[in-house]
Amino acid sequence: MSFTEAKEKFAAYGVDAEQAIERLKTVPVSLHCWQGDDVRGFDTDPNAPLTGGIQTTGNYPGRARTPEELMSDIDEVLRLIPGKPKMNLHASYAIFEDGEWADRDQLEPKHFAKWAAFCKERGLGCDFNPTFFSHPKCDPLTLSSPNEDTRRFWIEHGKACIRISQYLAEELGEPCVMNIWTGDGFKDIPADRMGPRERYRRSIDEILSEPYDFTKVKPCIESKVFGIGVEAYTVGSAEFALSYAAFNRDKCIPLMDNGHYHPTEVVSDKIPALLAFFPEIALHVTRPIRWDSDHVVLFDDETKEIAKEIVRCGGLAGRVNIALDYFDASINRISAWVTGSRNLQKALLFALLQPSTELKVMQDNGSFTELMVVQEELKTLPFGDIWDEYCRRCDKPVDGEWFNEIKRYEHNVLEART
Ligand code: RNT
Ligand code: ZN
Repeated sequence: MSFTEAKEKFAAYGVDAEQAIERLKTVPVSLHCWQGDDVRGFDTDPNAPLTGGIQTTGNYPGRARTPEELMSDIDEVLRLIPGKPKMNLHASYAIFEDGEWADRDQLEPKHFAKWAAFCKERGLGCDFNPTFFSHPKCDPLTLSSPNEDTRRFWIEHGKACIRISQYLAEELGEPCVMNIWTGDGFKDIPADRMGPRERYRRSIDEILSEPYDFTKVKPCIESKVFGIGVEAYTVGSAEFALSYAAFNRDKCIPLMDNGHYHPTEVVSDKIPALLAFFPEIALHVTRPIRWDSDHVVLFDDETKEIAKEIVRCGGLAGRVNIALDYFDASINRISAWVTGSRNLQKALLFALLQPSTELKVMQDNGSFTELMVVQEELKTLPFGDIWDEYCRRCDKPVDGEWFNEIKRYEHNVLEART
């Protein structure tokens, strides 16, 4: 079916496909740099294990080992994804020159100058994350440590990251979402659940006392339910993170990662709940399988549901900051990046192609029979033709036309990295 015919099918349900396409082109979605190198970064021993309860599995060949390799891989991704991407960096991806090295409490904007130039040349904004894991100073706690030296070190890291985020926002002319997440917690039953949380709260207070312009730097607090090796207790639990954000609405926003809740909870339902109180929220879109496994995002039911809530709650008008967060080392990493990004774009386009106003009227009128019928019919409309047109208008390959390019890149570039 052609785009024109598909467009008419949607129009019959009151949907303007042209408008949906134009809208999606302008929605920033953050592309996580850490899919390219299994969350290792450049500032610590590349062979040391990850800590903080996160884990990558697999050893597919071709992992980016240097800033140049990572940038080259990101360029390959950018060639293949439609939409308006934004970069998302972790502090551990600092780029040091001429043998210089700085520990995380000493990081400066200059260590991200090359990334800023990379973004500027490609017209991208940039989000940022302090890296409170995979470092010798994790004892294993960071911001919640009872050891004052440890805690100070990580507070200084957080403050340095506020300054770097302000720099990125100013250099690139787009707000920088700066996400605070720590893997602080315990493997087994703790004796004191409150002390670490009080210290974590005071540490965030101190980090956010560093001056910043809240219209440019948007600190977030990300919660988590548990991690590998920290199964029994997570300091930054859902209640902790959400309460912190609620009591400090003038300084930060809550961030929900859809891998960080109990398996029957859904972030799609939490989006409108939070938007009833917070002017802005942030999301990490991932795919959990039984736990926070960070699998590649698919075009599956919950991703569609998350996208629908973002769209119909007015989230695209700057109220929902959208980022990808997953890492798979068992398949071609670039394909993982591209597949997940394209799927999130698909979910957003699918959501924009829902007759949300009409459906809402059915709900408010109590026409639940019709609501079910129409919602089911919408699932089999010729979405693929609108998606192809969206890709073409973004000047990006349609489905069926990009995987060969990844195979070419794997052969020419990745296979040489051994
Ligand atoms: C970990 C959190 C966190 C990280 C990134 C690398 O469970 O989701 O957001 O994935 O910061
Ligand atoms: Zn996350």
